[in-house]
Amino acid sequence: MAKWWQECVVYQIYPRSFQDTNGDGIGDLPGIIEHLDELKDLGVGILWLSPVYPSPNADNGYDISDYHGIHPDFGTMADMDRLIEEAGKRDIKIIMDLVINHTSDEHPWFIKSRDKNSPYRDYYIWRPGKNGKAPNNWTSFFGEDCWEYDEASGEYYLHLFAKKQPDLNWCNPKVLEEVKDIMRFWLDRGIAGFRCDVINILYKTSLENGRKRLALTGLEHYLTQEGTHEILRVLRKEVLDRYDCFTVGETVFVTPQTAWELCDASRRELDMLFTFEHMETDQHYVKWFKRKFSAGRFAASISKWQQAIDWNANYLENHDQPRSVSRFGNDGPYWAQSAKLLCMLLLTLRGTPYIYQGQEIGMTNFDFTGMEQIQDVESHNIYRLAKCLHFPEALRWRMIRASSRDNVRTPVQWNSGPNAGFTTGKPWLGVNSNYTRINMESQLDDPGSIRNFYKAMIALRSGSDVLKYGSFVPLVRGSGIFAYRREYREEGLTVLLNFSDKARKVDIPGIAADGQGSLLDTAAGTPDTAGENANNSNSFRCPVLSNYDRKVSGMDGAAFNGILQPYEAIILSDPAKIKSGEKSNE
Ligand code: ISL
Ligand code: CA
Repeated sequence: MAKWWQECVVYQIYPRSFQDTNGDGIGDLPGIIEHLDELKDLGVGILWLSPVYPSPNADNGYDISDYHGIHPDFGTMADMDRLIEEAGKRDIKIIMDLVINHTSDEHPWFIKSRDKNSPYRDYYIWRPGKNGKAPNNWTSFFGEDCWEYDEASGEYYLHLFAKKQPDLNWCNPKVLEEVKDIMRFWLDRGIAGFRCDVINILYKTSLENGRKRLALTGLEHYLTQEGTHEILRVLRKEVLDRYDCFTVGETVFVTPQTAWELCDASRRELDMLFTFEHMETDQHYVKWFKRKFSAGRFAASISKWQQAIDWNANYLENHDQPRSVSRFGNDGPYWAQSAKLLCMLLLTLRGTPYIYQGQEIGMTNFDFTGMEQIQDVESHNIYRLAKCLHFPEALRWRMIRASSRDNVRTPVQWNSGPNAGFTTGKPWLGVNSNYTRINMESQLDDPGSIRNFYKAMIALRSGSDVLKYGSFVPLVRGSGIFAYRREYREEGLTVLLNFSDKARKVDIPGIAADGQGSLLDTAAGTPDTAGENANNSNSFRCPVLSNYDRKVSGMDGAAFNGILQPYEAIILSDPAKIKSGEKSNE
């Protein structure tokens, strides 16, 4: 039987950049409450909040200094309770970010652990150096050393992320007890689950030197170890199973096999995973070395995971990834079409869809012009590292521009007023200058907007058993086309996506009205007209929804002629479905 979290659409909020209500330039919890009606109208059922806990913000909240509190920048615990309650009234559930691989170095546990004799010493991974150097040769996720020397105690501590993010020692059973407590604390307040940050690297099996790699030397000692599986099973059994909640794990470097071991329902560990392979198809090895986007590679990866894992957490954007329309679509002439195409992709895959704030209005990558406009610790570390490696300035800047996490962290563009309606003060990070053209207000009332396309797609999905529960059957990939079917019992839907800026004929037997091949010449470059002169026969498939202004079934039911316009995205019904009655031209 389907679970509620399989039927909902999740919306990720990066609170710092969502909505400021007190003019300090930082988004806050009351700001989220202000927009609940709009989120309800969009059709989302779950909000995932990036961390709102107290934090010195070395990594914007992913460095937690108190797991039981709310950062004053975001408001108070009373605001959080009100958010849970107000969301609940609208049938919206809240999940929180659970960051338990590391804490902040300002967490009281870590402060106490600096003392060698403290019972907290063993909450972290402290080791003496080797021959005056770090205890091993591992390197960090943020392109720096991952050991920091502490003068006072004469030892190093491990940090796989920034040096202000010391890794917890998951070999210590007390750490597990603390985390169980934290989880219960929030679940008891009424939250509905957790997004678990880098959850498959918790347990470090050994601290031996790692095999030298271009990035993340040492990985083999902590990636998806049996110790992590054991921890996940305990958290599941002793905490999560006692609540009506779910978990989505952020898992790095997983294969279909290791992913299955982490999230298959039979394993009783996590409920679903964010995997990365599709997000890595436009890079060489690491994200800083971009390669040209290939729809074929991208689609191949998505197809592979759709078939390998029963229930995926599907996403095209989050607070770490550049904007999808700038990356996989076209943020120039086909901005609206390609943003809607990506929407259709996301909402027609099997699994729970995750939308990142601003994605639903087609927000684009940041238009920054210099490092001083960038805040992200990772970007600054990498820029510095690339400088040490003598990368030319132009190359360094290109790397940051294309891949900096700040591309997606700029304030949400609400309207065309000052600071895009995000704040009356000075925003913590610059507003993208395209806000007068791209903003929520202008899209809310426009039936043809990206935002309302999201709304229509969410509604379509929530009313469709095929889209929610159907299997995924790949049809074709190539020449920019990605086509697949969803099938459930007797029903089926076909999804056709054209990732190219050219009109393309789809060659799938039985898909299009025949005799229309010549349309390729007449229709190319003239959007909106393809389909008009198509065969009206009911035995052909009719678009249920298109991101172009096509007649869809239920109106005059023009059959699909096989030609997709640039960045066109269409869902076709099965002929059988149409014959059986819902709509007929006879
Ligand atoms: O963004 C990345 C690298 O460019 C990813 O490797 C990212 O660091 C990784 O997915 C882990 O991300 C999560 O944990 C980090 C935090 O900075 C990210 O924001 C979070 O999503 C450390 O807590
Ligand atoms: Ca604020």
